[in-house]
Amino acid sequence: MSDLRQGLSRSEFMLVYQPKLHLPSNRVTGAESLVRWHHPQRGLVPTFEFITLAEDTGNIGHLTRWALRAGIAQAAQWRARGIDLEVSINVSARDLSDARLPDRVMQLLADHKPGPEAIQLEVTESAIMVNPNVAIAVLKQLPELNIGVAIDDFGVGRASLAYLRTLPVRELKIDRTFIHQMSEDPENRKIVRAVVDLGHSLGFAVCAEGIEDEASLQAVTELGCDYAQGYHIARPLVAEMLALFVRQPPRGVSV
Ligand code: G
Ligand code: MN
Repeated sequence: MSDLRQGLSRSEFMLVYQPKLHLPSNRVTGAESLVRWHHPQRGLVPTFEFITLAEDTGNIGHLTRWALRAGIAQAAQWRARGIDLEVSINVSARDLSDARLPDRVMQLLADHKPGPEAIQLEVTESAIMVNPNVAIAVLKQLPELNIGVAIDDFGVGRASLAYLRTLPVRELKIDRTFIHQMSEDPENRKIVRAVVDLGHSLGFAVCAEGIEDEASLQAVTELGCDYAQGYHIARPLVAEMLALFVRQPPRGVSV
């Protein structure tokens, strides 16, 4: 963990960006930022490992603050070059218990001026349920700052539908486990269909995660998902590659 804090100040961390395809227009309109850590001795540290460790040791706030700054700065840089992308940033349970989170984000937006609607925060259902009252109070302030909220890994957490209704949410991201097994398991297809209906009736956009083949892309398009993300569309890319990818409409993807 001391390596992690040092690494943050020594530029060992970087964000990569996985494109999000807007299905009705077949255009990349956003990207989810994902943290990568190149440790000078250990090499690339598996993301899951250092995130879990940072969460367990109370250090996730350092990482989130770094990621917010880096993601907002990048969104501003893209806008300045005429590339309008909504950048999604993942926040975890402890971040949602930090009543100062909205202020911190507001300050970063004031510093970097990425423009309106440039940022979305992704939170999991489970993160909200750790301390729902605080989490909801924090989340409610975000739309006033023009920040969207997406529920990540939807369908595997424990949020009750009663909470879902009260959340200032813009988007549901369907967990990839449902998408993966959609072709083999017709029950998963029914779940995806039901989540799309639920999301749309509550006024949310719906994104399918973990699209790994053309069949899944076709299926989620037919079921009315608004966005799709996954290795079949693109792996997470460094910022420069993402800019190229956005300019050149995705090949091999026909919707
Ligand atoms: O929980 P969340 O959805 O934020 O997780 C993002 C993670 O999912 C990243 O580590 C990313 O590399 C991974 N990922 C992105 N697309 C795919 C995919 O198509 N298949 C699988 N298995 N993982 C993916
Ligand atoms: Mn996510």
